[in-house]
Amino acid sequence: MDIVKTRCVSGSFEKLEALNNPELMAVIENWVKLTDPKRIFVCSDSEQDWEYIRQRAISKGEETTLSVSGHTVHYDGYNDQARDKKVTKYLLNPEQKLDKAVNSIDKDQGLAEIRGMFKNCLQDKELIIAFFCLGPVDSEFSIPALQFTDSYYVAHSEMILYRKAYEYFRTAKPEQFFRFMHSAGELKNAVSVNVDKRRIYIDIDENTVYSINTQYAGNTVGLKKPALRLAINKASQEGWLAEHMFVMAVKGCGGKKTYFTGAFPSACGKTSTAMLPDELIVGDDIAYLRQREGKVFAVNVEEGMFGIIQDINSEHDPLIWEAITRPNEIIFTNVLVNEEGEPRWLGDKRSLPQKGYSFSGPWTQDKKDDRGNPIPYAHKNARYTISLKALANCDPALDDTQGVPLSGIIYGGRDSSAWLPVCESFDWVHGVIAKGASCESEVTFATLDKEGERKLNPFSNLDFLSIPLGQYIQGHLDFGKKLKNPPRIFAVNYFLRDTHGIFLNTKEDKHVWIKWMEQRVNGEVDAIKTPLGYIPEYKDLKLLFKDLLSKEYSQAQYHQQFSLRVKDNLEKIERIEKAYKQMENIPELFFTELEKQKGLLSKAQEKYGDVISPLDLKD
Ligand code: SPV
Ligand code: MN
Repeated sequence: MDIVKTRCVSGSFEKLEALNNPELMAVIENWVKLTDPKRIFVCSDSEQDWEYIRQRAISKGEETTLSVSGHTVHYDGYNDQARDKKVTKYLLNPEQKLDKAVNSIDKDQGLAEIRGMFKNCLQDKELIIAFFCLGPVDSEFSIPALQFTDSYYVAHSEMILYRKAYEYFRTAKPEQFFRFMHSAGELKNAVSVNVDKRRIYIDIDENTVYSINTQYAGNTVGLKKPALRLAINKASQEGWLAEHMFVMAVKGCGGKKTYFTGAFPSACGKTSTAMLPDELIVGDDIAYLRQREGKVFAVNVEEGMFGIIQDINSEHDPLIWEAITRPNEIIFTNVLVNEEGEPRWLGDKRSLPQKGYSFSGPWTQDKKDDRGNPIPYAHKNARYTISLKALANCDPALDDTQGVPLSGIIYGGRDSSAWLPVCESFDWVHGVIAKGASCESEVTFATLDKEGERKLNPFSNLDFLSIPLGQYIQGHLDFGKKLKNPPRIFAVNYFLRDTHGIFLNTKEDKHVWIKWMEQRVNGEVDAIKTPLGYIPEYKDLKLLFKDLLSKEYSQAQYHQQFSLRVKDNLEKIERIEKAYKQMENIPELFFTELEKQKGLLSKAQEKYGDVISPLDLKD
């Protein structure tokens, strides 16, 4: 312990001792010996400790203050602007197997490599040790987590995004906790320089993730995607679900609140759904789902948002706009800052900046990259980090230790031609297989219909799967078996187009689909049974369009949006079956359910043709 004690700044060692947790002390000692930090600062939950982190983020240049009080900007390196899947690898023993598509490395080899990179890497730096909790503190959902980092920006982000848990560690003395070890590596102008040597290595058996030579939050903020990877494995062993999902309350008649979760790939409408006007947000990225007495309850793992800022403007996103423009604790990342110290981002609907400072350094309109391509004034993955409690529409249930009772689960993707704008599955198994496991999303917006442009992204959780996909699907099927009245499973498609490539819906229309789902789960509207599932009746949508959006919704629009494109759907299922046939240990039920789905579609095709009007199916 001497090495830890001698490196701790005044008061920090006492904070560790007060935790009275030998397992934790052993982990810390091991990491300290490896990295040899110049100093150690231990964060309790006190405001004073966190103010120190905020101040150091600024004095070390990792963040810069902006003109509005509480706002700062942080830059990741020019080539460090997103999650790096290629260097994100699972450390596997020879007997452990994951799907072929998942990156892995032999554990001994990977550990030797990553430990070699961490060796003595903190000799000139201060090590921050901080304690957080995934999910509300002191609930059956809680997973305590230890973060070890040399980045004040990472620590600061976590203090906005997660529940602080030094006191929880002190009182509960958990023996099991997730461990995250991060170093930004060598810095120049407060930015990681060895990005080409960045690594994110995941040790499932030790519940540990190592991350080095990177700053982008998706790679470094341990409690975000690194923790989701660990949680998926833990959930599979313990019989619950760890999902890439928002959680929201939809208001219904009499002011009742009905809870939904929704899984969408990045940039497919997840946050904007959770932030729909007049509804309440619980979370926008990661949820844990557990069952109690045959019912499902969900929590937001986080208590803040790391939101995409591109296209946020006062017209379309008044709630976010209000929250990120007034004085508030916010970290902007990879935006342009103008001479007035104001942040600017792509699609903010303000006049284009002439110059400023951005993720590429000093920026002017004529700035070009090595290949002569213009460099935009802000990165398209630029973001804002904010506490959910700063939002006017934050649901007070955010901190409910029981979780919120879940009535519906929504799966969405970017699909120009097959899935309907909204469709309810027949039952849990149909929903898990024909909706969740069958999510595809288009890589680009540009062209239509060709195979290869769509990527399978089951449950929008593919990037984070730490167990084989077959085992993950089986986990969902088993979860459903114990439920008395399972949440209904819906599929939505905000990106359906006509044959000329024109989108059939506007951004606002998703509010109608959400309200229809709310009415469905509460038994307030009937639906039309189609081979794909239940769809809305025209009369109900007409009312909703009028009430919510003051829009006249015509029969012709309904007909166009809800006509079942049988051929496209059959082709989609073929693609999905083909992809799954190449994987090992997919549950037999998966294939029989898809066969059933194909059978229903083919039968309808024989009777009605390639495109079926919803009016034909209405009895
Ligand atoms: C996502 O890409 O799904 C995000 C941002 O939520 S990241 O932190 O990069 O994962
Ligand atoms: Mn996400």
